[in-house]
Amino acid sequence: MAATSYKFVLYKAERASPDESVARGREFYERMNRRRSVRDFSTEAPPRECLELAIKAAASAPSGAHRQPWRFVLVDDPGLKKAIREAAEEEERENYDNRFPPEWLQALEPLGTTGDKPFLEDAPYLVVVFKESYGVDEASDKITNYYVNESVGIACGLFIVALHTMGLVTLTHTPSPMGFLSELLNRPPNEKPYILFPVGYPAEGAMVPDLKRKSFEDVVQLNSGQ
Ligand code: IYR
Repeated sequence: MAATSYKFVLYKAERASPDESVARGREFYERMNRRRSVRDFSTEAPPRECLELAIKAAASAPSGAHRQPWRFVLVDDPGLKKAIREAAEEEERENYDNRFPPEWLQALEPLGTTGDKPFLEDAPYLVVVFKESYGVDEASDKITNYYVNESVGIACGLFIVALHTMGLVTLTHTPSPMGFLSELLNRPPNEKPYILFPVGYPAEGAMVPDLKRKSFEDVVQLNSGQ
């Protein structure tokens, strides 16, 4: 059955002068380049509205066939955060002790990560992003979603940008396997956990590794590179 098409409306462009475009781009790049993943969180809670705004910004992402295949679960209940921490640590300790191959452990060593995840309780908020692998209509029939990983990945990127713009910090955390999140958060089988973001302010004296980003030349190629 063919779906009815959208009504089309004129797009209101946000064009700026060339100079203004470059100035805005430079300012944005410089701000984004100061963003860091933080693992040590203060227990101080930012306004809840910041979290709501970041989720709204994330949900403005483009998505395949505009299916918007995402769900953001905002957790601030201490008991639930504790349960998530305990389940994540159980999985992650197993990863570090038994499951990760030596090569992976070696790649993580410079970051100093371990199976302990105190940030899951210290951070005032956890936002667990679920991807909707397929939709379900009123008749309980499956609806295909398109480019789910790309769509949800872009939404998560916007979420990170929004938090950073508001002066908050997060960590792109992917405990593995993540099935425990579906159970603890009561999400249906068509949704799969995607990324878990602890959100808040850095702890007093929080440290980050002094890592360097690849240079522009190392990440870009002009045309066919010939
Ligand atoms: N998910 C594990 C392992 C881990 C993986 C990557 I890639 C990191 O950058 C850091 C950790 C954990 O959270 O410990």
